[in-house]
Amino acid sequence: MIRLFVGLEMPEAVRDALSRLTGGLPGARWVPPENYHLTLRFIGEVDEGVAQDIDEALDLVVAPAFTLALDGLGQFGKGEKSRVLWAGLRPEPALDHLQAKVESAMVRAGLAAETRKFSPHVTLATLGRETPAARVGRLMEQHGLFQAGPFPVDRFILYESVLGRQGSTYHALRGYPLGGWRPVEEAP
Ligand code: 2AM
Repeated sequence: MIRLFVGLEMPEAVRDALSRLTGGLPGARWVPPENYHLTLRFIGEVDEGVAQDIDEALDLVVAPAFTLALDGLGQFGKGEKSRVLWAGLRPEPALDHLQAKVESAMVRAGLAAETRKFSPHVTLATLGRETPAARVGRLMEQHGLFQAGPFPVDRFILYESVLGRQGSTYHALRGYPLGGWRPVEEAP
């Protein structure tokens, strides 16, 4: 079995900008900068055959390249229940278009349709029970105007997620190009 998800990588300048936000929250587990990403579709554990079907379906996705920018910080779960701190994205219809194409590709590959609404974000930290809500609020106020990019997005990635004691690590298995038609290979 292999644990998979589809996402977008962040360029180095954006990783640097995001990593400058880290620290100063007791009980928070910060995502290491090399792991920052935007999830387009979480897949979960599948066997090797399904992974191949997924790869073939993703290979058939045709969608334009686009530009993304990070804009603002937010959290999933409010107050003492707050669990995840994230950076948001400036609205970009081409991102939603790509996500919808990836979703239909996953259904074509045999996966059950995703029922949760797409909520684009880059996770920065998972917060512990002991992380004081007031400190999270202060950090979000301090960096409320956080922005990074814009940056070009010209491929999406199939990632393997390896669960570990210190959190997950992600390995890019394959990139799929965006932006129009691929050249026809010349006949030999
Ligand atoms: P995230 O996008 O909020 O960070 C790999 O686990 C990635 O898939 C993570 O980025 C994770 O959350 C996202 N993801 C979405 N749904 C998930 C789920 N049910 N279980 C684990 N990860 C999930």
